[in-house]
Amino acid sequence: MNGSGRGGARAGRAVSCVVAAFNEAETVGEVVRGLFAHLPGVIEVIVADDGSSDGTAEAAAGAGARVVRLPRNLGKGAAVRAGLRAVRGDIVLLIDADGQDDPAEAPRLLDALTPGVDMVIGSRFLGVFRDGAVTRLHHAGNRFLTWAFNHLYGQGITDAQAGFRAFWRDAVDPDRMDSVRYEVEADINTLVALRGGRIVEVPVSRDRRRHGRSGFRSFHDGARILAWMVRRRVRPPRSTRPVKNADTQRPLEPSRRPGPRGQRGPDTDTEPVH
Ligand SMILES: Nc1nc2c(ncn2[C@@H]2O[C@H](COP(=O)(O)OP(=O)(O)O)[C@@H](O)[C@H]2O)c(=O)[nH]1
Ligand SMILES: [Mg+2]
Repeated sequence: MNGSGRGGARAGRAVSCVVAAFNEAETVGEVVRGLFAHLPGVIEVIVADDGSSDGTAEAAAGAGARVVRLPRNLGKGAAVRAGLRAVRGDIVLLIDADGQDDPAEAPRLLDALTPGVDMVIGSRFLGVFRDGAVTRLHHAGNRFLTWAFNHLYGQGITDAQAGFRAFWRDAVDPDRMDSVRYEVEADINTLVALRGGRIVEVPVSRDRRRHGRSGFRSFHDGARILAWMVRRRVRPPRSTRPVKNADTQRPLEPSRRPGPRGQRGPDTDTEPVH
Protein backbone atom coordinates (compact mmCIF):
# COMPACT_ATOMS: atom_id res chain seq x y z
CA MET A 1 0.00 0.00 0.00
CA ASN A 2 1.38 3.37 -0.85
CA GLY A 3 -0.37 5.06 2.05
CA SER A 4 -2.43 7.35 -0.12
CA GLY A 5 -5.68 6.24 1.45
CA ARG A 6 -4.46 6.74 5.00
CA GLY A 7 -3.35 9.74 6.99
CA GLY A 8 -5.85 11.14 9.48
CA ALA A 9 -4.68 14.68 8.88
CA ARG A 10 -5.01 14.22 5.16
CA ALA A 11 -8.53 12.91 5.17
CA GLY A 12 -10.67 15.63 3.62
CA ARG A 13 -7.68 17.93 3.18
CA ALA A 14 -6.43 19.13 -0.17
CA VAL A 15 -2.78 18.45 -0.95
CA SER A 16 -0.76 20.69 -3.28
CA CYS A 17 2.74 19.80 -4.44
CA VAL A 18 5.31 22.48 -5.24
CA VAL A 19 8.35 21.64 -7.36
CA ALA A 20 11.07 24.21 -8.07
CA ALA A 21 12.67 23.38 -11.39
CA PHE A 22 15.46 25.04 -13.31
CA ASN A 23 16.57 23.29 -16.49
CA GLU A 24 15.21 19.91 -15.40
CA ALA A 25 13.37 18.92 -18.59
CA GLU A 26 14.85 15.42 -18.47
CA THR A 27 13.36 14.58 -15.07
CA VAL A 28 10.56 16.98 -14.13
CA GLY A 29 7.89 15.08 -16.09
CA GLU A 30 8.71 11.84 -14.31
CA VAL A 31 8.56 13.58 -10.93
CA VAL A 32 5.17 15.14 -11.72
CA ARG A 33 3.75 11.86 -12.99
CA GLY A 34 5.16 10.08 -9.93
CA LEU A 35 3.38 12.50 -7.61
CA PHE A 36 0.04 12.01 -9.36
CA ALA A 37 0.55 8.24 -9.30
CA HIS A 38 1.45 7.99 -5.62
CA LEU A 39 -0.89 10.69 -4.32
CA PRO A 40 -4.18 10.04 -6.13
CA GLY A 41 -6.02 12.73 -4.19
CA VAL A 42 -3.51 15.50 -4.88
CA ILE A 43 -5.31 18.58 -6.21
CA GLU A 44 -2.37 20.11 -8.07
CA VAL A 45 1.31 19.82 -8.81
CA ILE A 46 2.78 23.30 -9.24
CA VAL A 47 6.10 23.55 -11.03
CA ALA A 48 7.88 26.86 -10.47
CA ASP A 49 10.23 27.58 -13.34
CA ASP A 50 12.24 30.77 -13.53
CA GLY A 51 13.79 31.04 -16.92
CA SER A 52 14.69 27.48 -17.91
CA SER A 53 15.89 27.24 -21.49
CA ASP A 54 15.56 23.48 -22.00
CA GLY A 55 11.78 22.98 -22.19
CA THR A 56 11.24 22.34 -18.45
CA ALA A 57 7.93 24.23 -18.42
CA GLU A 58 6.61 22.31 -21.43
CA ALA A 59 7.69 18.95 -19.97
CA ALA A 60 6.02 19.80 -16.66
CA ALA A 61 2.80 20.97 -18.29
CA GLY A 62 2.77 17.87 -20.49
CA ALA A 63 2.82 15.72 -17.36
CA GLY A 64 -0.17 17.60 -15.93
CA ALA A 65 1.49 20.24 -13.75
CA ARG A 66 0.35 23.83 -13.28
CA VAL A 67 3.38 25.85 -14.26
CA VAL A 68 4.24 29.10 -12.54
CA ARG A 69 6.75 30.92 -14.71
CA LEU A 70 9.01 33.70 -13.56
CA PRO A 71 10.56 35.89 -16.25
CA ARG A 72 14.18 35.33 -15.30
CA ASN A 73 16.30 33.05 -13.19
CA LEU A 74 16.58 34.10 -9.57
CA GLY A 75 17.05 30.94 -7.53
CA LYS A 76 15.32 28.04 -5.81
CA GLY A 77 14.06 30.20 -2.94
CA ALA A 78 12.44 32.73 -5.24
CA ALA A 79 10.81 29.91 -7.21
CA VAL A 80 9.51 28.11 -4.12
CA ARG A 81 8.02 31.35 -2.81
CA ALA A 82 6.22 31.91 -6.12
CA GLY A 83 4.96 28.33 -6.04
CA LEU A 84 3.72 28.67 -2.46
CA ARG A 85 1.79 31.82 -3.36
CA ALA A 86 -0.09 29.84 -6.01
CA VAL A 87 -1.05 26.97 -3.69
CA ARG A 88 -4.77 26.23 -3.31
CA GLY A 89 -4.57 23.24 -0.94
CA ASP A 90 -4.39 23.01 2.87
CA ILE A 91 -1.24 20.91 2.83
CA VAL A 92 1.94 21.56 0.84
CA LEU A 93 4.48 18.96 -0.24
CA LEU A 94 7.84 20.19 -1.56
CA ILE A 95 10.01 17.93 -3.69
CA ASP A 96 12.98 18.49 -6.02
CA ALA A 97 12.56 18.24 -9.79
CA ASP A 98 15.82 16.45 -10.53
CA GLY A 99 14.68 12.96 -9.52
CA GLN A 100 16.89 12.80 -6.41
CA ASP A 101 13.79 12.49 -4.18
CA ASP A 102 11.40 9.59 -4.73
CA PRO A 103 7.72 10.54 -5.20
CA ALA A 104 6.82 7.03 -3.98
CA GLU A 105 7.92 8.19 -0.53
CA ALA A 106 5.64 11.25 -0.53
CA PRO A 107 2.74 9.45 1.22
CA ARG A 108 5.07 8.67 4.11
CA LEU A 109 5.66 12.37 4.70
CA LEU A 110 1.98 13.22 4.45
CA ASP A 111 0.97 10.42 6.81
CA ALA A 112 3.28 11.87 9.47
CA LEU A 113 1.67 15.33 9.13
CA THR A 114 -0.84 14.76 11.89
CA PRO A 115 -2.85 17.61 13.44
CA GLY A 116 -0.28 18.20 16.20
CA VAL A 117 2.61 18.43 13.76
CA ASP A 118 3.42 21.54 11.72
CA MET A 119 6.07 20.22 9.36
CA VAL A 120 7.49 16.86 8.34
CA ILE A 121 11.01 16.71 6.92
CA GLY A 122 12.15 13.77 4.82
CA SER A 123 15.50 13.05 6.46
CA ARG A 124 18.19 11.48 4.34
CA PHE A 125 20.28 11.00 7.45
CA LEU A 126 17.58 8.82 9.01
CA GLY A 127 17.14 7.10 5.64
CA VAL A 128 19.80 6.52 3.01
CA PHE A 129 22.03 8.36 0.57
CA ARG A 130 22.30 6.04 -2.43
CA ASP A 131 25.56 5.65 -4.35
CA GLY A 132 26.73 8.99 -5.69
CA ALA A 133 23.91 10.93 -4.00
CA VAL A 134 26.20 13.09 -1.89
CA THR A 135 29.85 14.10 -1.74
CA ARG A 136 31.81 13.91 1.52
CA LEU A 137 31.97 17.67 1.57
CA HIS A 138 28.21 18.08 1.23
CA HIS A 139 27.54 15.34 3.77
CA ALA A 140 29.72 17.16 6.31
CA GLY A 141 28.28 20.53 5.32
CA ASN A 142 24.72 19.28 5.80
CA ARG A 143 25.60 17.92 9.22
CA PHE A 144 27.19 21.21 10.21
CA LEU A 145 24.27 23.35 9.01
CA THR A 146 21.83 21.05 10.81
CA TRP A 147 23.89 21.32 14.00
CA ALA A 148 23.89 25.12 13.67
CA PHE A 149 20.12 25.21 13.13
CA ASN A 150 19.49 22.96 16.13
CA HIS A 151 21.65 25.10 18.40
CA LEU A 152 20.38 28.43 17.19
CA TYR A 153 16.70 27.47 17.21
CA GLY A 154 16.48 24.90 20.02
CA GLN A 155 15.62 21.96 17.78
CA GLY A 156 16.77 18.34 17.54
CA ILE A 157 16.42 17.38 13.89
CA THR A 158 18.82 15.40 11.70
CA ASP A 159 18.46 17.00 8.24
CA ALA A 160 17.76 20.72 8.14
CA GLN A 161 18.72 21.04 4.47
CA ALA A 162 16.34 18.42 3.05
CA GLY A 163 14.13 19.85 0.32
CA PHE A 164 11.63 16.98 0.52
CA ARG A 165 9.10 18.05 3.14
CA ALA A 166 5.43 18.60 3.91
CA PHE A 167 3.65 21.24 5.99
CA TRP A 168 0.31 22.85 6.59
CA ARG A 169 -0.05 25.81 4.26
CA ASP A 170 -0.81 28.11 7.20
CA ALA A 171 2.45 27.16 8.93
CA VAL A 172 4.62 28.85 6.27
CA ASP A 173 3.63 32.24 4.91
CA PRO A 174 5.53 32.95 1.66
CA ASP A 175 5.15 36.68 2.27
CA ARG A 176 7.31 36.31 5.38
CA MET A 177 10.00 34.42 3.46
CA ASP A 178 12.90 36.23 1.86
CA SER A 179 15.26 33.51 0.66
CA VAL A 180 16.42 33.67 -2.94
CA ARG A 181 18.71 30.70 -3.49
CA TYR A 182 19.39 27.60 -1.41
CA GLU A 183 18.59 29.31 1.91
CA VAL A 184 14.98 28.33 1.24
CA GLU A 185 14.99 25.30 3.56
CA ALA A 186 16.51 27.41 6.35
CA ASP A 187 13.91 30.09 5.63
CA ILE A 188 11.07 27.60 6.11
CA ASN A 189 12.66 25.87 9.12
CA THR A 190 13.29 29.10 10.98
CA LEU A 191 9.80 30.47 10.32
CA VAL A 192 8.24 27.31 11.72
CA ALA A 193 10.64 27.18 14.68
CA LEU A 194 10.24 30.85 15.58
CA ARG A 195 6.50 30.39 15.76
CA GLY A 196 6.81 27.41 18.11
CA GLY A 197 5.78 24.91 15.47
CA ARG A 198 6.50 21.21 15.83
CA ILE A 199 8.89 19.63 13.32
CA VAL A 200 9.19 15.86 12.94
CA GLU A 201 11.19 13.74 10.52
CA VAL A 202 10.67 10.54 8.58
CA PRO A 203 13.42 8.57 6.81
CA VAL A 204 13.71 8.99 3.04
CA SER A 205 16.17 7.91 0.37
CA ARG A 206 18.24 10.27 -1.74
CA ASP A 207 19.31 9.22 -5.21
CA ARG A 208 22.15 10.57 -7.30
CA ARG A 209 21.49 13.18 -9.95
CA ARG A 210 21.15 11.45 -13.30
CA HIS A 211 20.91 14.52 -15.57
CA GLY A 212 22.23 18.03 -15.49
CA ARG A 213 24.17 19.60 -12.65
CA SER A 214 23.45 20.89 -9.19
CA GLY A 215 23.56 24.67 -8.96
CA PHE A 216 24.63 24.49 -5.31
CA ARG A 217 27.99 26.20 -4.83
CA SER A 218 29.41 24.52 -1.73
CA PHE A 219 31.17 27.33 0.08
CA HIS A 220 29.19 30.23 -1.34
CA ASP A 221 25.79 28.73 -0.62
CA GLY A 222 26.85 27.03 2.62
CA ALA A 223 28.09 30.35 3.98
CA ARG A 224 24.93 32.11 2.79
CA ILE A 225 22.77 29.58 4.61
CA LEU A 226 24.73 29.91 7.86
CA ALA A 227 24.76 33.71 7.73
CA TRP A 228 21.09 33.69 6.92
CA MET A 229 20.20 31.49 9.91
CA VAL A 230 22.21 33.70 12.26
CA ARG A 231 20.67 36.88 10.88
CA ARG A 232 17.15 35.61 11.28
CA ARG A 233 17.85 34.40 14.81
CA VAL A 234 19.15 37.83 15.76
CA ARG A 235 16.47 39.73 13.88
CA PRO A 236 13.32 37.61 13.47
CA PRO A 237 10.78 38.83 10.94
CA ARG A 238 7.93 40.83 12.41
CA SER A 239 4.87 38.87 13.35
CA THR A 240 6.15 35.38 13.89
CA ARG A 241 2.97 34.64 15.77
CA PRO A 242 2.61 31.22 17.40
CA VAL A 243 1.39 28.70 14.88
CA LYS A 244 -2.22 27.70 15.25
CA ASN A 245 -2.86 24.01 15.26
CA ALA A 246 -4.48 23.44 11.91
CA ASP A 247 -7.32 21.36 13.30
CA THR A 248 -8.22 23.10 16.52
CA GLN A 249 -7.24 26.63 15.43
CA ARG A 250 -5.84 27.07 18.93
CA PRO A 251 -2.27 28.28 19.39
CA LEU A 252 0.15 25.45 20.04
CA GLU A 253 1.33 24.84 23.59
CA PRO A 254 3.94 27.49 24.32
CA SER A 255 5.47 25.35 27.06
CA ARG A 256 6.54 22.49 24.83
CA ARG A 257 9.99 21.31 25.79
CA PRO A 258 12.56 20.10 23.31
CA GLY A 259 13.60 16.48 23.29
CA PRO A 260 17.07 15.61 24.46
CA ARG A 261 19.81 16.81 22.14
CA GLY A 262 20.26 14.43 19.28
CA GLN A 263 16.87 12.76 19.78
CA ARG A 264 15.86 11.19 16.51
CA GLY A 265 12.70 10.27 14.73
CA PRO A 266 9.11 11.34 14.55
CA ASP A 267 8.93 12.21 18.22
CA THR A 268 11.64 14.81 17.96
CA ASP A 269 10.09 17.82 19.57
CA THR A 270 10.82 21.50 19.31
CA GLU A 271 11.20 24.43 21.60
CA PRO A 272 9.61 27.76 20.90
CA VAL A 273 12.18 30.49 20.44
CA HIS A 274 11.11 33.98 21.38
N1 LIG B 1 13.08 27.35 -10.36
C1 LIG B 1 14.31 27.13 -9.89
N2 LIG B 1 14.61 25.94 -9.34
C2 LIG B 1 15.87 25.76 -8.91
C3 LIG B 1 16.88 26.73 -9.00
N3 LIG B 1 18.02 26.24 -8.47
C4 LIG B 1 17.74 24.97 -8.09
N4 LIG B 1 16.44 24.69 -8.36
C5 LIG B 1 15.75 23.42 -8.16
O1 LIG B 1 15.92 23.03 -6.81
C6 LIG B 1 16.12 21.62 -6.74
C7 LIG B 1 17.45 21.33 -6.08
O2 LIG B 1 18.49 21.96 -6.81
P1 LIG B 1 19.93 21.33 -6.98
O3 LIG B 1 20.73 22.32 -7.76
O4 LIG B 1 19.83 19.93 -7.52
O5 LIG B 1 20.48 21.31 -5.49
P2 LIG B 1 21.04 20.07 -4.65
O6 LIG B 1 20.08 18.93 -4.85
O7 LIG B 1 21.06 20.60 -3.26
O8 LIG B 1 22.39 19.79 -5.19
C8 LIG B 1 16.03 21.11 -8.18
O9 LIG B 1 14.71 20.72 -8.44
C9 LIG B 1 16.38 22.33 -8.99
O10 LIG B 1 15.84 22.33 -10.31
C10 LIG B 1 16.53 27.98 -9.59
O11 LIG B 1 17.34 28.90 -9.73
N5 LIG B 1 15.24 28.12 -10.02
MG1 LIG C 1 19.64 18.07 -6.67
